[in-house]
Amino acid sequence: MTTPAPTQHAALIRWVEESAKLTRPDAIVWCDGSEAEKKKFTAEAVAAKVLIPLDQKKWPNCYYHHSNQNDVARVEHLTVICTPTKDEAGPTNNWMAPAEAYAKLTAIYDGCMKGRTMYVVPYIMGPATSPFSKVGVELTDSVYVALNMGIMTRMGKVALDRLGKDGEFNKGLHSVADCSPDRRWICHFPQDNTIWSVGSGYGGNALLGKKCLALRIGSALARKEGWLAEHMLILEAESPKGEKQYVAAAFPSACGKTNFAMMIPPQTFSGWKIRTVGDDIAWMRVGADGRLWAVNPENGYFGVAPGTNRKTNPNAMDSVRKDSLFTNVARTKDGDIWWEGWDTEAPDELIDWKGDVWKKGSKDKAAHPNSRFTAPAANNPALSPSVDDPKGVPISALIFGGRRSTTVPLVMEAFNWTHGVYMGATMGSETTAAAVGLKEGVRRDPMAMLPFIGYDAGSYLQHWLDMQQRIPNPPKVYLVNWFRKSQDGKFLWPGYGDNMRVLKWILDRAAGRVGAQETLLGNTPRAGDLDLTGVAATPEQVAAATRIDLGEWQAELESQAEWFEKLGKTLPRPISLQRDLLLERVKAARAVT
Ligand code: GTP
Ligand code: SPV
Ligand code: MN
Repeated sequence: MTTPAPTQHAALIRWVEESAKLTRPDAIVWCDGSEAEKKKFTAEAVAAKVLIPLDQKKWPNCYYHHSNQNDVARVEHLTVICTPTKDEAGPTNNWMAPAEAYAKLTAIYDGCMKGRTMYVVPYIMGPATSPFSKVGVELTDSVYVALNMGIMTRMGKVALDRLGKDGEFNKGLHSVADCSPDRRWICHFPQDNTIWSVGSGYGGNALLGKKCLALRIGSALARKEGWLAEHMLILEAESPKGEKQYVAAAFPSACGKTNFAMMIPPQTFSGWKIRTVGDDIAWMRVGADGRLWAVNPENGYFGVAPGTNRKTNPNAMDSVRKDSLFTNVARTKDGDIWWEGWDTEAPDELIDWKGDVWKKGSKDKAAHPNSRFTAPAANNPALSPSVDDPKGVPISALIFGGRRSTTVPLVMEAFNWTHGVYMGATMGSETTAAAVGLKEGVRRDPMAMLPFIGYDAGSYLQHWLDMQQRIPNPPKVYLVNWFRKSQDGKFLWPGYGDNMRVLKWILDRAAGRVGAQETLLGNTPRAGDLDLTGVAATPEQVAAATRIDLGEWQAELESQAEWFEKLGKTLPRPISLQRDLLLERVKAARAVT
């Protein structure tokens, strides 16, 4: 069943042959991205019990997948940047010498596809005709990965057409192999435009276009070429007057990007429309007009399932209604699904993410906290028509935000670009289920990119500073926090659609329509500037969510010293000076009051 290579690209054909010689699959299938092919792969996956059909009346063309129980999230401790020198990877990345990494993984790849099919998956990250876009080819022995790539990227013939006979492409070799955590590695070779991933079939470890190419390899390329590859959603906001503004926002994994990108404003914001351009990744370049322009390189959503429901995110619920895959959520015997934070209570009995019977009232979670849906962007009722625009969309504001139960107020505006870069560089977030093996508590996550910067983190921050010279008309920069909690552990801010109230202030600021209060730490909304009509929070809760406590901030600024020490000698001095300045101001102010 080996299909002939449908391309004249000699280097591509040669690489596929070499990879097959190493991994020795029984068959090689070149993916064309057609509907017929998707049907065929799906049928094969169902026959092999890789996919379980859901109730096709209720969930047309939707399927369920249980991953291996030891393989449920990204593995940061096994993710490696293989640059020629350790310094190029920097203090925040794992590093291996390229020759050592190639040798180590060659031993694992040796014959690993025996008895299996190798899928050749050509794909484009970005709109098919955009000069921003990049082509990758992923060789994988997982039909589940091939099907996911078909949803998440522009996959198949369209990519081979773009490549032509000699186009440049990222070489991604992926095998689930024996799915052993002891033989699991996600290795990046920026200088070879190559990714080698082995031992995992899950998410960002295995869908190589996403975190591996679009962010790790992408960020290294972006630095060289003078643009930005970021872990950011892109949203379109249309005012009742029909004016469109675009913002990009970086929140760490499982901290609200998909939800913000698909937000439905509160009823009192009648006439406002929020549309999604992207929910996870932004590639941004300076346009001829001196503004920053962004494209979403992806074509689908690999979203966190728990907490998603008709109230919190109706657009996501509509997006998964058909043609979607569900991984590690809970299901019923008759082909329905459920997860924690579903619209209705759990039925009496479920099959949990492990495949075991689960009874209502059980202490165990029925869905894995990092269970996910894969849905085509085209299903999103709020999809922006600009998503396929080859030139992207112009960005008015950049937003950074983490999951912080204390200290960080609902919203602050940076005084200037350098202060904004400092805000992103020192952003912290409490850990989530999106990666395994992380210590609980707050970790610094610069621009939500800690696990995704493909080179030295200090140099990455310098690149952000350098961008100021390239962007004559830069976006304003903001820090937000939807996750501040009260003493009794409850969220102070209702979040989700109500985040529109904060977004509206940001949009108005970016357009120069509203004033602000200058505080020691940044500009904030003045009393009455946030539209709180009908908000489901008491004035006390809003006050607590927006409060700047100088005592908490002194501790916060002091604790940033450890992070700066970790970044080491490439930490740009303007960034550390920002902290010194703020700390001195806060200390002086506390001495007065
Ligand atoms: P990745 O796909 O891992 O990059 O995550 P993401 O940043 O897209 O996060 P997502 O929007 O999927 O949200 C993650 C979790 O946070 C979900 O359980 C959401 O329900 C929850 N969440 C999102 N927005 C808010 C908010 O404004 N307030 C609160 N309290 N929770 C939120
Ligand atoms: C993230 O962890 O930021 C994700 C999910 O978007 S994954 O594709 O697994 O990286
Ligand atoms: Mn993400």
